[in-house]
Amino acid sequence: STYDVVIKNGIICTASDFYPADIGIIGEKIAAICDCIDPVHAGEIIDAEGGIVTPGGIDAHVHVDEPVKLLGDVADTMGEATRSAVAGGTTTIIAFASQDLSLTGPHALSQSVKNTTDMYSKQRLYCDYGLHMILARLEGTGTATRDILDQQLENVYQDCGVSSIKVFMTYPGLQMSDYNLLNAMYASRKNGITTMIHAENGDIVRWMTESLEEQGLLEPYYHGVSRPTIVEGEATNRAVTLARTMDNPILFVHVSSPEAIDTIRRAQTAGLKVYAETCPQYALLSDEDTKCAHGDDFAGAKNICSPPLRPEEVKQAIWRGMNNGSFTIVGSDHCAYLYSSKEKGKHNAFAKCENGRFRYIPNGMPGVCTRMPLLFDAVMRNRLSSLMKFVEINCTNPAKIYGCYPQKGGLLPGSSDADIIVWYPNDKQYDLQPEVITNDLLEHACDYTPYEGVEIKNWPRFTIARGKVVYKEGKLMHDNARGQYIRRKKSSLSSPNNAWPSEWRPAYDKK
Ligand code: DUC
Ligand code: ZN
Ligand code: ZN
Repeated sequence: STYDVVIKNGIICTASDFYPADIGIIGEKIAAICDCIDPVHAGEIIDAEGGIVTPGGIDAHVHVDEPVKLLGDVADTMGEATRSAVAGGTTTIIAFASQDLSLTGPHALSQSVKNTTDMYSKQRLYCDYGLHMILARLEGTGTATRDILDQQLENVYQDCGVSSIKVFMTYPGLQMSDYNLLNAMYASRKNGITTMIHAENGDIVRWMTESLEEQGLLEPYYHGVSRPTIVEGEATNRAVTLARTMDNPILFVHVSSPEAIDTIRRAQTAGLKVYAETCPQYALLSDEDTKCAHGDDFAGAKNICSPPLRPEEVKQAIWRGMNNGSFTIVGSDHCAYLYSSKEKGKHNAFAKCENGRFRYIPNGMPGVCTRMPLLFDAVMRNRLSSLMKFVEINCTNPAKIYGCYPQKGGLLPGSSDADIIVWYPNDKQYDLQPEVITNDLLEHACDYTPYEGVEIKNWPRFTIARGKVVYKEGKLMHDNARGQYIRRKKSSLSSPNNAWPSEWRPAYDKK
């Protein structure tokens, strides 16, 4: 037969189109899309029965276990995170490689990435993954710093296909000075590396945390009190100024603050290359969810993340930002910790929170599985404007901004990997279609979900990754797992403006 697999009777939805058509897959690639493929040409047929067919999700913000444990003992290995991803319609995740601080020299970052991919190559991966580089510390002193970093970034791109870095403006041990943020942006601009920014003013966070502790305000809820929306707003504004100074495109991750959104939108209106990611939890949960519930006086700790969940009224600003384009992408910031179980000898990360002090609660919650279903559901509930918008911000834009389009994030015959989701038909009910979210559904290694019991209008029926069905009506197809590390190219959405606030130019532009 001509095609290994044919998806029939689906309604194809991409970031730009919505139309009924059949898809022919050969090997790992999409080979054809046309209004009718004769079943005689198909090795195997998947009948979508009128359901929506989308590209697989790209979740470009996922934390998993690494050789360098920057975030402590997270619950999921890369294998477990990819398993959870495909169970929720995501077929590419971009996780993080942390710097091994014992390494130095021009290939130090490349070596950190290789150590990470070596670890993951021993795991069964259900979908592909890429890596961003987390910069925890810059090598060298004075002006040497930026030149060493320049070399390291050039090499990590050449050696490993890593085209993005993440820098932090908060967290002890990670917080970068403005001076080093400028160094990072200087070297990123030169190498076409996407600069991802965690924007919170770490000094305000530290000051407030100390003061709240002094006053005995220790419960999970006070984590949010210690870092209100202006803390993110200030850092966002400062980072935009630093980026303007360096003429460097930037991307704010996990944006949750109305002040930050206003700053981002103003910068975009002024023509700056400023992009932003938000996460489903900021649109769907609030600081009320960090209070204690169900007779468990520490349950609010499950919903602690940074930036924190915001007051109820902020949610509408998040939906508005998704709909009006202020947010280019949605990522999950999946960062799961075991709340209570000690299964598989795994460590309960919450045990270390001496007397429930919020300072010690591990930051993060699971979300790699639920991102796609929750946002599909948001279209059904008219919170998100259309299914095309859903695909744009969850699949296509992440692939473009992180340099893996059109291999990922689209359905382009001849170019795109056959990473495809077939959703349940909207007008029928199927025995195997979930009606509410339960932790069992998510296939992650974590022992809770913030969305337990939440009603859901759709769920991926078939997840196809590299041409193979890896998830089918609630069941993982373990033997079809073929995930690999993917090298990425440079971003197709960001390039410098060549506009400067003064006569200063980087030396490398003068050559
Ligand atoms: N925020 C979290 O909540 N978890 C992981 C890291 C981060 O920035
Ligand atoms: Zn972050
Ligand atoms: Zn994160």
